[in-house]
Amino acid sequence: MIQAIIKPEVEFTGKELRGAPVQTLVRKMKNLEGVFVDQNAWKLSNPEQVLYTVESYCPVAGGTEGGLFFGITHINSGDLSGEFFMTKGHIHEKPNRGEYYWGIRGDGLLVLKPMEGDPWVEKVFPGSLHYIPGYTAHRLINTGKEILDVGACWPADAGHEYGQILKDGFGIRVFQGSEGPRVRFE
Ligand code: PAN
Ligand code: ZN
Repeated sequence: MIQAIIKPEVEFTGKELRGAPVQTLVRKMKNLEGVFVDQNAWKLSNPEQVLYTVESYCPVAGGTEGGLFFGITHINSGDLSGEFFMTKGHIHEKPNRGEYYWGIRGDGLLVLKPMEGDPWVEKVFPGSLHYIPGYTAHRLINTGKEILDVGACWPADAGHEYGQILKDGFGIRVFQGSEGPRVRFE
């Protein structure tokens, strides 16, 4: 007998991913060397503090042309010397590969920095949808008091390249201000 209807191996509850193939990556303070402007404060911080986790579902091998990966990033609320918690940020190893992000919970910002050209910032909130074009580095920042959950879908052959943007910077940093987030251009 042909079994025509099968249960998918992963469930997206609306907030998180569940199922055997889901992988979870934990990024702690010690993994974010060079990310925050105050490197002295970073050295004195608790290296085991978790800043964000990434749940991902990669149904095909990395590098598969035409395949898609799906992930949810959960960024804790907090700051280091006033600079909000954020992701490391990267550009895709195959730089022409784009990506979708969408806001699920919390308040944040998405910083986008094209290889050639000036950076810009998009507001992230539940329901916000963000198209990240190719050749554009991207970083999420949690500017709220609660956790920031953001969904993502990207090509399986995109890859992640962290070194260049870490060296060059995004040109924008976001700090806790007296009247909300303060964006500083560098
Ligand atoms: C996302 C990011 C995730 C974590 O899945 O990888 O938000 O950010 P970093 O990789 O910069 O630490 C994505 O953009 N994938 O392509
Ligand atoms: Zn990406």
